[in-house]
Amino acid sequence: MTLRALIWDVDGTLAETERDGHLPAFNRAFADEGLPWHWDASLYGELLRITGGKERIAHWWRGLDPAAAAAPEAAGRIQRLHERKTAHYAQAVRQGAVQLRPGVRRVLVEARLRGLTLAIATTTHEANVRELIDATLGPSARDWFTVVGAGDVVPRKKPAPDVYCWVLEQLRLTAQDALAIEDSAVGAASARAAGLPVLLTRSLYTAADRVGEVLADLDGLGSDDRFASGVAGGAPWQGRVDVDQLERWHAAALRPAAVRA
Ligand code: XBP
Ligand code: MG
Repeated sequence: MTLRALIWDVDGTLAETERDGHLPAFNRAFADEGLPWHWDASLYGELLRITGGKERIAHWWRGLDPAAAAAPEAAGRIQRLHERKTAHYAQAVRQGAVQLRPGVRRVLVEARLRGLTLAIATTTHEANVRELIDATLGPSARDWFTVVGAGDVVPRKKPAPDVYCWVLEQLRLTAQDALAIEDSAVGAASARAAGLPVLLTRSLYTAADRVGEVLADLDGLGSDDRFASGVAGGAPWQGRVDVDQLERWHAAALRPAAVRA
């Protein structure tokens, strides 16, 4: 089966958006609403287990005050907070608060030249994806991605497989035609549950995640200045991930176990 598409996660994979983008945006939104809530970097690491900003706020609120969080007006307040948060995130990204991780632009450009389809599968708001692409690759790069599965496009967020299934459906591809690039256990579980082989490029918040089977478990994609390192096929691996390498991993993953051995 030929590799035809790369499906990219966004937060943590394309860029280290969580600490420098999302976290300050949540805290600014809380302050805007006059709430005495403040998430520090380490608390936020724990809260990241809950995917989706609205879901994360609801989870936090339930822990503080279950009755208020269950009141009929709570959903509206969470929606308002999240809209404020999304606006703050956009402003920060426009001001250059986040950059692409090393190697991301290189692999995207090479994949396009090689005729691979690019797509996105993320739990973050679709507006955040647009802002990030515009700020880091330029608005014309929005067209690079054939399909963007983001935010509430599916009701169940990662680790459910739904967003990856939705993206594959839109692309009219099967899971065996593609591979997912993810940074976290939650994201990898989502992609795997959709049947996709996964390349893991761990990020700041996911360095210690316990992750199931992946094609390679690396600390990034690697650049000219700094190779990526980690484990692939049970052996240490170092280098720059490129499309040839992705094709080799993809082919190996699809080979029956008896042939692989
Ligand atoms: C990570 C998430 C997102 C962001 C916040 O998404 O869980 O919820 O933390 O974004 P992924 P929103 O790794 O799948 O890209 O507030 O827009 O949900
Ligand atoms: Mg992620």
